[in-house]
Amino acid sequence: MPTYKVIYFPVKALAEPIRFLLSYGGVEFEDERFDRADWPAIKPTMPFGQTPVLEVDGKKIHQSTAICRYLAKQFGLAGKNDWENLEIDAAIDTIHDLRLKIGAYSYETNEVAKEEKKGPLFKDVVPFYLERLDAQVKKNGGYFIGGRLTWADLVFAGLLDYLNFMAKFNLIEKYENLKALNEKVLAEPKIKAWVDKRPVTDC
Ligand SMILES: N[C@@H](CCC(=O)N[C@@H](CS)C(=O)NCC(=O)O)C(=O)O
Repeated sequence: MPTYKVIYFPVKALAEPIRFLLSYGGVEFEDERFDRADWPAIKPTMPFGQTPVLEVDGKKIHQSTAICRYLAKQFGLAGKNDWENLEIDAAIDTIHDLRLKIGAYSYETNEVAKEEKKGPLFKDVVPFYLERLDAQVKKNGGYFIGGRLTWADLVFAGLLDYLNFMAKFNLIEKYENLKALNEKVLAEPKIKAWVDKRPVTDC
């Protein structure tokens, strides 16, 4: 059994889907959360100067989606064929597109520009994405792809707290299918055990 270490800031955000996958897979992993003050010293030691980074048997690898895809293959959460894998990749890229759009608002430091972004984002852009994602889950029997749990579902549920933190409200409140999917993922016994024991953080 390989040894795994997740290296990230002391938050859920982009590392949480990785932690969900490792937990679902039932493998032990070290959850290394560094202090923000230490980041300037740690940054040059990371492959491309960013985290999350996963260490597998001491080998470092970056890019959270690539890491999740790799772990999904190990733990039976990939698609059944190339088409399903394409659909999973497309769903996850879409979730990250939504994340980046919410992030562009949340991380805006100019308060005037931020206020200007707020209306269109929450009136048009976010509903555009969430309506379609919700409809996709409804059409696929309560999951994003193939009528069964895949890593797309874990990525969505793993990122949701971060998305809600940036938006400052529960994005999926009125999206019944996404709500049910999130609850289903969080009720997976090994994910529930992780969520129950993980450090409490805002995002
Ligand atoms: N595409 C990368 C993005 C990684 C990323 O943006 N990491 C941020 C934290 S969420 C980071 O390391 N920021 C600090 C920096 O760039 O110095 C992934 O999905 O892993």
